[in-house]
Amino acid sequence: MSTANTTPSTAAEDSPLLISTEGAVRVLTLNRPQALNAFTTGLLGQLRVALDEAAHDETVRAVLITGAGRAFCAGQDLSDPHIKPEFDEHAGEVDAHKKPKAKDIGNLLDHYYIPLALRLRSMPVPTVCAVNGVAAGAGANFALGCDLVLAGQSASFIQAFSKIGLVPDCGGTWLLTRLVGRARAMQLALLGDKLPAADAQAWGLIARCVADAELQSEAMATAQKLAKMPTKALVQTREALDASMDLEFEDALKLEARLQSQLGYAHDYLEGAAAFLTKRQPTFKDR
Ligand code: T3D
Repeated sequence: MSTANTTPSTAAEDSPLLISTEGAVRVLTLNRPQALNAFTTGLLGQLRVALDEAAHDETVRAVLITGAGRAFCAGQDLSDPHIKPEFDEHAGEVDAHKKPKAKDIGNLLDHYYIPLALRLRSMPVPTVCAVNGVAAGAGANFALGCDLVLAGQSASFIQAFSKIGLVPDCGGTWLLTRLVGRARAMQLALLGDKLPAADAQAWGLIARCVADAELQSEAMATAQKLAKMPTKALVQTREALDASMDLEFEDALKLEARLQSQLGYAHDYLEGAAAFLTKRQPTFKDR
């Protein structure tokens, strides 16, 4: 990714989340490469705050999320003290008589993953994910929650949950069935096998698989393109497409009419139509 005009707003290079801005694009980089950017509660918290800040900053018109190092994100950090069960690490296997003392994983979801997934899905600007390597468990589903997902050819997606006795979370059950249909969602979720990025594109799980060397520049170009577009219309398109899955055809038509009715009074539509009719480039401002 080009670093030209990039303003780092997080000084510490060893912070688990790096934040920078390139033009109107806020770039968030998961930065725990030694653990394949696995989510700790600290990283999850920082990510949510960073998304909140981007949402409230009127100068931000798109968000780009990626990972440092060879992975995008290996999902929940299984060694995080907030969820790691207490067990005898030397025994090698779980002794049925001395069951590990488990912690309530649901609490972690309630306090961290659910607010994060809702925040991501309700961003007032478009979101782009550049999946630069393996995306596993919640890392895969966080990526898939973004509006446009690009992946490098060596990246892959793994619904790792079944391998450790869990169900897909971070929106996985909702996203997978909608993106690839039940049969493929079941295959991914039950077997927990690695799906290479090229197959993910062929399946319709992601928008594009690109050469590794071009991933960051392509993702940035996509985010910059979105940042110049009519933001409100893009965000309401997300809303309408998501809602359509649960609507009757007539109700989808009515939702489109309601959104169009609002957008028709907004600056961006007036500007877009005027620019077209006067054969000039539009300058969109609404957010
Ligand atoms: O409590 C809950 O679990 C609730 C929340 C659930 C949400 C979830 O996301 S559940 C799913 C959690 N994730 C996983 O189960 C994936 C675990 N990781 C892997 O299966 C593999 O690491 C990968 C397939 C992602 C990549 O494999 P590979 O061979 O490229 O790398 P590696 O050698 O396995 O990992 C490299 C290092 O990253 C290694 O550390 P080390 O030995 O070099 O010090 C490994 O332990 C660490 N690492 C990878 N994933 C995690 C992790 N450390 C902590 N947590 C991880 N999830």
